[in-house]
Amino acid sequence: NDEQLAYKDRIKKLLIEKNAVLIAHYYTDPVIQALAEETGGCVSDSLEMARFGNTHEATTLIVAGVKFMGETAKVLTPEKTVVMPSLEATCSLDLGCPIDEFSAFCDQHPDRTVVVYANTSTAVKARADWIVTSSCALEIVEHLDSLGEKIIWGPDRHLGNYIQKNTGADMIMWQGACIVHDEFKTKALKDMKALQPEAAVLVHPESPSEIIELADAVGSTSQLIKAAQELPNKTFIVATDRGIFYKMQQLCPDKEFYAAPTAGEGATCKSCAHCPWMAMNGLKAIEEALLDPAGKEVFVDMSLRDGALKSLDRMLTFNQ
Ligand code: CIZ
Ligand code: SF4
Repeated sequence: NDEQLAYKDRIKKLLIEKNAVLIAHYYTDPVIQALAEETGGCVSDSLEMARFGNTHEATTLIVAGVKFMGETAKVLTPEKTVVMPSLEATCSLDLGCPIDEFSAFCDQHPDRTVVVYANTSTAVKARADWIVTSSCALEIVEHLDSLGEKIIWGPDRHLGNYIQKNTGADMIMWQGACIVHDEFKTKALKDMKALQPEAAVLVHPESPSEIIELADAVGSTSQLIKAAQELPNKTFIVATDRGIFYKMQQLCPDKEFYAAPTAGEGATCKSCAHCPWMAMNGLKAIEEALLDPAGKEVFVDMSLRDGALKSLDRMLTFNQ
């Protein structure tokens, strides 16, 4: 609509004026993803967002995602100004893994290698030996297992269980969960599959194991997008944040995508297949971040930076 167009025009000018680039996650609003594409920014998962911000020449990064993504960008490129549309955009995995408790847990198992998901604070990353995202977690844990290492995994227990099952690695888990993926409902998904037997089910491994068992493809956001392109099916039931439909529909215009059910009959759902924190990345917030970056700038504790960088670098250089 006209209001959106006016916002987009102003933001495009500001991005150039401020030598800034917009980096958006697949779970943000379609309008934001389109804007990132139109302005030479990127739309991707957290691993590729980190790589893109690290190598792009802009001096200001506008990170449209959640807090850990902004912090990761700042750890990788402290010389850049890193701004987020909302500093309130957090993640239930990050919130559920406070550094003091996590560190005490790690201290109880000093013989184990600490592998944490990227959805964590800089302090937790600094405490870890390795960072992984869902795109590279399986390979990295396989690699560590082949070296005979025993693992502490945090914070997402569903992703941890999935990786444990697939690698056979010796893992103990922090008991975190994503409020979006944790809501997918098994019985309702079975019913939906029965009504659409020709549909393929795509599942992000932050979902409960009973949902993963119903999947035709399991993987990170980028892996699910690839599966949507490669599988011959014309319809898909998708168990991840519905922000991903923007990219799936763009790449597969003749296919149909349906959100996996999030609540059984009569139940209510607070975060129906859409992350409330990702939803904070609106056009107005982006314009404000460009006009007045001071209030929305991301800083990380520089005493934690080296530790977090070491474990992030391991991920970014793994298999390269
Ligand atoms: O659920 C998330 O926040 C995901 C999938 C992040 C990522 O790795 O892109
Ligand atoms: Fe965190 Fe889940 Fe939101 Fe991703 S979708 S940012 S894991 S709460």
